[in-house]
Amino acid sequence: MASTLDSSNITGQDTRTTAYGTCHHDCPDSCGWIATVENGVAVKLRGDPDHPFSKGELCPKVNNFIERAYSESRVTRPLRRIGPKGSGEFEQISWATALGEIASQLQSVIQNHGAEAVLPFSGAGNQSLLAMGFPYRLWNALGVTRLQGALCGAVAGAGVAMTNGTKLALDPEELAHSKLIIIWGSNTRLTNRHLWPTIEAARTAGARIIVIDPIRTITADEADQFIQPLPGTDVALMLAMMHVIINEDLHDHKWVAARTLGFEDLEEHVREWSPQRAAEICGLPEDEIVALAREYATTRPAAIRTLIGAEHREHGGMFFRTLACLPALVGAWRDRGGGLARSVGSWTDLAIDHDALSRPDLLGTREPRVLDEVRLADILTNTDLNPSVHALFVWGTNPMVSVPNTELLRKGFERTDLFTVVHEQFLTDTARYADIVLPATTQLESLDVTPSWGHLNLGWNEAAIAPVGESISNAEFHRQLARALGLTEPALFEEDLAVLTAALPSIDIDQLRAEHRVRVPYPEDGKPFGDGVFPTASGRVEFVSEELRALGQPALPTYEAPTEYAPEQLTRFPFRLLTPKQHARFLNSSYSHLPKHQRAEHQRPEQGAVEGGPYLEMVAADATALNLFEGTMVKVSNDRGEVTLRVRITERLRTGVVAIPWGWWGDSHEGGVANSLTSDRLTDWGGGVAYSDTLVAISPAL
Ligand SMILES: Nc1nc2c(c(=O)[nH]1)N[C@H]1C(S)=C(S)[C@@H](COP(=O)(O)OP(=O)(O)OC[C@H]3O[C@@H](n4cnc5c(=O)[nH]c(N)nc54)[C@H](O)[C@@H]3O)O[C@H]1N2
Ligand SMILES: Nc1nc2c(c(=O)[nH]1)N[C@H]1C(S)=C(S)[C@@H](COP(=O)(O)OP(=O)(O)OC[C@H]3O[C@@H](n4cnc5c(=O)[nH]c(N)nc54)[C@H](O)[C@@H]3O)O[C@H]1N2
Ligand code: SF4
Ligand SMILES: [Mo]
Repeated sequence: MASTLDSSNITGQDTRTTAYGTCHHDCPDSCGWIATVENGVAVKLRGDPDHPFSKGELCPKVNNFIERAYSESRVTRPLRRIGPKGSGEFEQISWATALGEIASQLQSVIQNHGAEAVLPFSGAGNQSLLAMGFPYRLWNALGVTRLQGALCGAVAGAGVAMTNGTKLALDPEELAHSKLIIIWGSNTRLTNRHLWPTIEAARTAGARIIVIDPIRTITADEADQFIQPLPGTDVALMLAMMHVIINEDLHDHKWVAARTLGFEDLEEHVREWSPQRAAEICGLPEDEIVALAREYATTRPAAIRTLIGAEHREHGGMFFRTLACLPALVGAWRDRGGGLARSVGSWTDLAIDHDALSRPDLLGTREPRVLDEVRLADILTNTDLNPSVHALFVWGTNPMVSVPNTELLRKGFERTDLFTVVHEQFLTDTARYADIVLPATTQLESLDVTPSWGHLNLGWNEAAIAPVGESISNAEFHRQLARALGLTEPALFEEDLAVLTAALPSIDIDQLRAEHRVRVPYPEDGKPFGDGVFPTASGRVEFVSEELRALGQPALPTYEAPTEYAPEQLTRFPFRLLTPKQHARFLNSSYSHLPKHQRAEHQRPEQGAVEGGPYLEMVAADATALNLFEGTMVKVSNDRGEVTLRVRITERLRTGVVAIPWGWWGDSHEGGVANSLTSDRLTDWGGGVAYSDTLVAISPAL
């Protein structure tokens, strides 16, 4: 139902209402929106001008959200597969039939193979509290296999925590106070667009902006300086910065002595990291490294802004752990606007009782097995796994596009002894492999509270319209499934508002609803660690980490080349492949099937030659060496897969580095998707994945 907070009868039965909501996408900005509804139909969606972060603006994706919600391709009724897995052939069935079949399959899998043969696989497609948390009440009650780690975010947090003892960091809105902002491995103008005005304001107030990225992104285009290391070599760059800072006595002696652990070891360790050595590894001029180190150590306040991109590497944990050493060395934390800004999700988490949401107590004394989320392809195909997974439930994610090593994953999804249920808004590449597809509501159709990882506001989301077709929310699906299974535990049936109230113990729900958002607590002086107290074992920033040593990792920040880059591999597959989010009109794998968004992503007015899907970007020198031109069809391959695409010549990359924009579905490529090629190797710690350590060969398609 639409909110009646601001409703007026226009004529007779015509009604016009507005409902305040929060964008649910897996995006740091969590924008506030206002939906206008006429006669039960959403007719307008605009940014809430009073939202403190998004300030009335949405984005080129969500400006079309109403079209997405009412799209003809929306799944609006339960579907049962009638063709082979992957064929996309389905028939419509009733909810009662769907739930009956799912319940009986689930019961028989549990009876024959045990509850651990059941795997729920969910993502942050809707990152609201009920959407993500409530379903796990049922899975906890059943004691099924659980997943650890994540495709996104787990490594960045775990990396920083090894240095600072916590995932908490600087609120990026504090960058307003900075005089130097180093954006390190984040494409702010694209992925976090509502932060950019804060950065611009800091620049107007005298800040310099440096971007460090292996791709000359649209964010790099607007920076005062752009530094382009070879992909995955940043730790060498950071070590050389430390070398220069210590060598030139630019570190903050007082802060280091009082607030850090292991400086002498670090000093000794970085002695061998001359700028010259790093320059060779990173492919950067030596003087650029020296100048960066000097500027960083001598500008106050100095902030580093990072997000997720650089965690998608075998040594992703080490990237973030080493990055977190830099502000400690120069004492950047002592200044307001100094330090390291990353996801603020852990500040928001302090206000959320996640256990009240997903109720791990329903497990009782059971301790079900835990597997690595990012290894889904292996989990579904590994015949040594005991028990194998025989029932898979997917919601809020599109793994056939987003999980690495897609062709192996496809084999898993094709298994005839696997029963797959996908709860979705669209017939995604993943849904095509489902035995049963269930229609999911969009954020316009469901009540929820949506946290943010880009700012400190927790947003209310009023359901603006009734569910489209027979769609239901994630929470309602899991309530109905619990009922179909004949379960009686009351927690499995609790209503939305009661669950939200329990999940936000320090927040007045009625006030949140009336005011549309609430700001979670953050230190008033803007400094996340006050005078420099860190929740590590030593209470200090740890340049040397015994915790890492115990994990079998180097105790000091250490550069290592990825295993994938072994010399024999580089001979066979000479190009380093990046698969970034380069799309202003896609949100991960969402929108890339909608023609309007596809067309907009193709446009490249300055050259315009490539039409019809994603492309392989490479620099002219690499193309010429292989006798390739703008528009040539090429085969991009390695031992995991092969994809055929057109070449786009770019100046945004370095020689030897190529890129395929990620997010397009299978029918836009020949052979697979970007992830058909990517590595599913686990990160050093944190349970993430090394998508970006992928090597490929390129040849003209015959
Ligand atoms: N328009 C749009 N916005 C989005 C998304 C989207 O799909 N579309 N997705 C959302 C999601 S889920 C996320 S997680 C965030 C991600 O937000 P970001 O982390 O900002 O974005 P990414 O593109 O993942 O990575 C950022 C940059 O990291 C760079 N990078 C990769 N490897 C390295 C490395 O070794 N060193 C350095 N220095 N840089 C490296 C990439 O080239 C890329 O430009 O964006 C969110 N916002
Ligand atoms: N090669 C490569 N792979 C990557 C990345 C990369 O940069 N390169 N990025 C990685 C990152 S950072 C991320 S976060 C992941 C994201 O990967 P995904 O999680 O697959 O991406 P989304 O597009 O956010 O997926 C959301 C899906 O959830 C559905 N959905 C939305 N709302 C709801 C709802 O309320 N209920 C239900 N049931 N469904 C809903 C949408 O229709 C959509 O199909 O991909 C990762 N994969
Ligand atoms: S996708 Fe991101 S930028 Fe766009 S409206 Fe949603 S939260 Fe805002
Ligand atoms: Mo992400």
